[in-house]
Amino acid sequence: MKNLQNVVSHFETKGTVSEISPLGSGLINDTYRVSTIENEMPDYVLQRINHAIFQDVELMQDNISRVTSHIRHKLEQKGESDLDRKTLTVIPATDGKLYYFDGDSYWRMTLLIPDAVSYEAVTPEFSYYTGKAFGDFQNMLVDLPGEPLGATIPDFHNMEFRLSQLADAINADAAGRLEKAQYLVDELLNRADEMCKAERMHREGILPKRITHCDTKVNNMLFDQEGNFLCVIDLDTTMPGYVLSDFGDFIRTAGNTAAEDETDLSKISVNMDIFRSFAKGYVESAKPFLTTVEIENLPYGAKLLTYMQTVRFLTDYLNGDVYYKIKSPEHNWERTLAQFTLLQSIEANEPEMKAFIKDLL
Ligand code: GN1
Ligand code: MG
Repeated sequence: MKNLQNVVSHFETKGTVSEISPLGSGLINDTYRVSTIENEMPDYVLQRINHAIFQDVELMQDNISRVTSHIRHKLEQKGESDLDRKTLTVIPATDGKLYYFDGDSYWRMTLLIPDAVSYEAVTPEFSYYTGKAFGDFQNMLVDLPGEPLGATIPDFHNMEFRLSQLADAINADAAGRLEKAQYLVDELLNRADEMCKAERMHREGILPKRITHCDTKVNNMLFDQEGNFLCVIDLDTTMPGYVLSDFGDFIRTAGNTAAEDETDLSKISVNMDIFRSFAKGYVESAKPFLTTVEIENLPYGAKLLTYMQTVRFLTDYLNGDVYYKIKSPEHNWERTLAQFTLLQSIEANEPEMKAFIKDLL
């Protein structure tokens, strides 16, 4: 706490710190809530950035600052109130930078959004509003001025790249786990060609890159106490990408009837009510800028992101758990199996998903 308090002192905060405690369930950064004694002073969110993963902190913070300022501006134009709860506010360090480097770790801070909640699961009604909000989020960023955003993690959602990482992990078999995982490796490689379709469509010029969030897990969204959508958080990976990513990651998480790491595989399937509500909301608000190709491929996006996450968890398992935080030795294997089960359920429901999307068009 003393050390953390020292870190806090390097940011432009107001009030007296009363408590610093762990917050959230992210798999990458370490997150803390910084509470202040005075009622009229805000609380803050402090994060130690995982620098091994986010190597260009300057670029990342610059992206976040540009995105949040632009959204704030858009909300102001629309006459919205309560802006501090509808977009993240970056708190600069005392030297004016958007982060603080203590010689070892990189830290950053935002305002804590008061009276906000996040969920690991949502109802279909929530999903509809969340879909609308996501379409709005992307829509507001369509005219972000200046240079295109930089890629905070190059090739982050590039399936060809993720498969090359899996191939490297298979070749190295660093943790000696390949034998056990071989049947699943085969299952995944059988689907590899189909799953690289998005990259091919991009090269052919029919699938554009837009500004996407690239981590639209349901727990990266904040709602007020009445269940109204407030804003999207965790903007680390906001960068150029396919809209399929954001659509797909929401279905992968919110549309899963079980947790991301559920070990009872019989509990896992895709909830089609969530799919339909989210798709309806999303297409309603994103229609002004989406192309027909993008809309038609939304079910493919759900499949792609679930497949990609299966590949990523399996790659980390084969590499000996070097990327994701784990809570038990086989955690990445359990996550892999759970994601693969979800993938199979999405595959089974794909015709129905396609028919629904066709009707929306
Ligand atoms: C990571 O840290 P968190 O939980 O928001 C990951 C996502 C994965 C997700 C899997 C930078 O997000 O890409 O989809 O775990 N973020 C990064 O749950 O790799
Ligand atoms: Mg997160």
